[in-house]
Amino acid sequence: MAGLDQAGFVQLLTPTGERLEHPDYDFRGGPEEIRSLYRDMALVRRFDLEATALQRHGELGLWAPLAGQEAAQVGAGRSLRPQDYVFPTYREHGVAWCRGIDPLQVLSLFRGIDYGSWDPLETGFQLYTLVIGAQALHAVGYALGVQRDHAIGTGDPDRDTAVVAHFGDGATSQGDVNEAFVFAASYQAPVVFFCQNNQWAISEPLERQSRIPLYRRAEGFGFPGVQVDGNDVLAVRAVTEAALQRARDGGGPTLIEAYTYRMGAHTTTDDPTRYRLDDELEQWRQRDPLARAEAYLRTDDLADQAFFDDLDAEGDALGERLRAGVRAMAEPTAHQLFDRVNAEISEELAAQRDAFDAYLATFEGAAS
Ligand SMILES: Cc1ncc(C[n+]2csc(CCOP(=O)(O)OP(=O)(O)O)c2C)c(N)n1
Ligand SMILES: [Mg+2]
Repeated sequence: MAGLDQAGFVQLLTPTGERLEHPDYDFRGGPEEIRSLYRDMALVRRFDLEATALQRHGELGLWAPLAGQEAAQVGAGRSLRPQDYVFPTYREHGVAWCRGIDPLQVLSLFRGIDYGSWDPLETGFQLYTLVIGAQALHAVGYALGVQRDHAIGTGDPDRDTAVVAHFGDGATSQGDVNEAFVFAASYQAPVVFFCQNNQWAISEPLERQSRIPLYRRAEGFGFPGVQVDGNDVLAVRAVTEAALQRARDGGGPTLIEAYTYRMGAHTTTDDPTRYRLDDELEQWRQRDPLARAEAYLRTDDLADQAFFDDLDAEGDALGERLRAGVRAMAEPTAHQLFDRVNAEISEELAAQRDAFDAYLATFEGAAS
């Protein structure tokens, strides 16, 4: 069964919500910070549920659910500084949330209206990449630029910059990711490779991707690898923060393997009951990232009932806003397609656009 027996990873919060000490990693935030991390996870889960439902209602063409990976993504996303730059896959909705991107800007991509409407430079969050592993090389390229701009190792907390490449367990089998590891190591690039090992690459289990734990691959490339309980938001936060700081200080790359589980389908076109057992899902449910954080907040009296009630209400309001917002999105015109190819349209393309507009105009007034 995929990935249930794991020992030795960095964990600061057990599945039942008990706080642990670790010799190398510590979460230093107080109760307010923990409540705020929980809030992000709860709202991101709601965003994901709404998106899945919207796809089922025919309002989105596709959705890639993140359910189960909230702690990995919020823990990583909340460790970033404004100047850091992230290269996501197609499932990083929780990191997008932490970057202040409106969920509707993510949903418009999955509705097929645009290619992602956020500004990568303004948000420090690149557009989604669907080509498995390609963004790892983009991230290293960007990190080499950061290095040449002397934006590492200055000691200025507002200047020193880290770059994050997100990818999955399956992506570690790709040439691009391995080449990115080689370049990052050779140049000591300020990059954190954040691998969410969710145990599956569509229907391929982890056992078929690697004979050793993924984090141990880093050693062969010449940089440190660390495995963290990806369902423990405190541990992910602590481990990612340390790796990002190492990169900003000029210490070079780190591979983080966030050991987690994809609770839902790969995408809404996938049926996971065809290749995995309900029992496996049930066992991972016992390690739910939200449940353990909630248990900790409640048993240690770090949050009262009003906090959870308010959060439920906030989730309902978010859901309503997303449903209404998606339904109100304007359909793109064929004309816009031409505008979005290049920053400045070439003469040849403009001529094609005008010819196409003229062709479409011949339908005007015709019965639909
Ligand atoms: C280069 C390339 N090969 C194959 C695919 C088809 N594909 C889409 S998702 C996926 C599995 C990715 O698994 P993983 O890296 O574990 O990420 P996860 O979806 O589990 O987050 C594959 C093979 C693709 N998009 N790009
Ligand atoms: Mg995977």
